[in-house]
Amino acid sequence: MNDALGHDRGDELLISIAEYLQSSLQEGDYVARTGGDEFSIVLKTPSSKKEVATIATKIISNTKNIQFNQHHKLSITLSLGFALYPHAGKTPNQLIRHADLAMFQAKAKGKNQFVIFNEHIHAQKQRENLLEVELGRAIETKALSIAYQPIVCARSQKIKGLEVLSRWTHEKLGEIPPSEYIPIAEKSQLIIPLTKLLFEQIADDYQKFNTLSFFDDAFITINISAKHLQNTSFVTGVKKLIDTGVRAESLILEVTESALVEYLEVIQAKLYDLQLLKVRTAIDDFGTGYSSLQYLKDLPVQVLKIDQTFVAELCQNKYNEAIVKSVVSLAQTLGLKVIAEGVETKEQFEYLKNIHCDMLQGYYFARPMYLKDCLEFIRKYQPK
Ligand code: G
Ligand code: G
Ligand code: MN
Repeated sequence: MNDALGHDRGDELLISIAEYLQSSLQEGDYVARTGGDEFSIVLKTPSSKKEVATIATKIISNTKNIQFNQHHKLSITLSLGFALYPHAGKTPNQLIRHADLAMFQAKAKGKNQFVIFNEHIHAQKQRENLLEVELGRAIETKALSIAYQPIVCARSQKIKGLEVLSRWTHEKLGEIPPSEYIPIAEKSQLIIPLTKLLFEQIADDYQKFNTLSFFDDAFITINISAKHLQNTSFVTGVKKLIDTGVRAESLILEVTESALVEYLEVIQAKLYDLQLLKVRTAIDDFGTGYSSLQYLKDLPVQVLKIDQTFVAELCQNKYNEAIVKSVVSLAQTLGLKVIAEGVETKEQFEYLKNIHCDMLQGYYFARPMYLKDCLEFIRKYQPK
C-alpha cells in the first residue's frame, strides 16, 4: 500500500481501519495499533469462545464498511487471532504472544479468518500451515540466512571445507530448525525458491571468503533435497551458481542416504549431469539409511559423510567403532573421501585420526557460524 499509493494514503487507511475497529466494539473495549499493519484489541466482556466467534465474524464480514477515501478500489482483508484469559495465558505478555500465534494461524488459513488460541487442537497441522506461509514470506524478503560449519583435515587439522546450513529466525516464532522447515519446503515446492535464494547468498559469500583466498584449496558443501534434485530447475540452478564465479571444483553437493532408496534412478541421472559440470557429490548421513553398497557402485559420488550417531558413541561402543572403521576402509579402497560428522571430543578426534578418516566436522573444531564470525574464525584459525 505505502509503495503503491504513498505513505499519506497508507496512513489514511490505517486511521480508517482503527475507526472501523472502534465502531465494531463495545464500551470498555480497547483498540491499539501495535505494529505496522497490526492492531490489538482488548475485549472486556466475552468469556466464551462462542461470544468471541460472534464478534470475530462481525468484524470480518463488515470490512466493506471501512470508510476510505479512495480512487482506487482496494479490497481489505483481516486476520484475527484471539487469546482468552485465563486459558491462553495469565499474563498480558503470554496473552499477546498467544493471540499473535493465533493470528499467524488465521493468516495461514487464508484471508478473513480468525483463530482462537488452543494448545491442543490440530497444533501440529496448524504450525505446519503457518510455517509454510511464513517460510514463503521469509524467502521473499530474503530473511533466511546461512551458517557455515568448518570441516578440517584429520591429519593437519587445516580447514578443508565449509558446510552450508540454512538458518531461519522468525521475528515472532524464534529460531526454527531446518529439520522442521526443510520438509515443509519440500512438500510445498518452496524448496525451489528457497534453494535459489540460498545459491544467491552462497555466490555473494563465496567472494567474501575468497578475499582470504579460501577456495584455492577448500570446498563448500551444500545439502540438497533429493526431491528438488529431480526437478529440471536444479541442475540449471547449479550452472547459474557456477556462472557467478563459484568454481565447480569447489562445490560438493550432499544428498542424504535415506532419500536414495526412493528415487535412485532419477537421482543417478542427475548426479551424472552434475559430474559433467565437474561438481562433486557426497552421500550424507551415511550408515543411517539402507546403506546398500550398491549405491556406491551405481552413483557417481566422491565423498561419504559418516553420520554423527556413529561418531557419538565411538569410544564406548564397539559396534560403532567397527562400522566407522569399515566405512573408512571401504572408502579408501574405492578412492572416496570420508568426512566424520559430529566430532565433539578429543577422544573421538584422536580415534578418527588414527584410523585415517580423511576429514572431520563437529563442535570440537567449530560450530556452525554466520558469515562474519566464520570469516573471523578462518582468519584467526590455528590447527589444534
Ligand atoms: O543445520 P542442522 O543445524 O540442524 O541441520 C539439520 C538438517 O537440515 C541436516 O540434516 C541438514 O542436512 C539439513 N539442512 C540444513 N540446511 C539445509 C539446506 O539448505 N537444504 C537442505 N535440503 N537441507 C538442509
Ligand atoms: O544431516 P546433516 O549432516 O547435514 O546435519 C548436520 C547437522 O549436525 C547440523 O544440524 C549441525 O548443526 C549438526 N552438528 C554439527 N556438528 C555437530 C556436533 O559436533 N554435534 C552435534 N550434536 N551436532 C552437530
Ligand atoms: Mn549435511
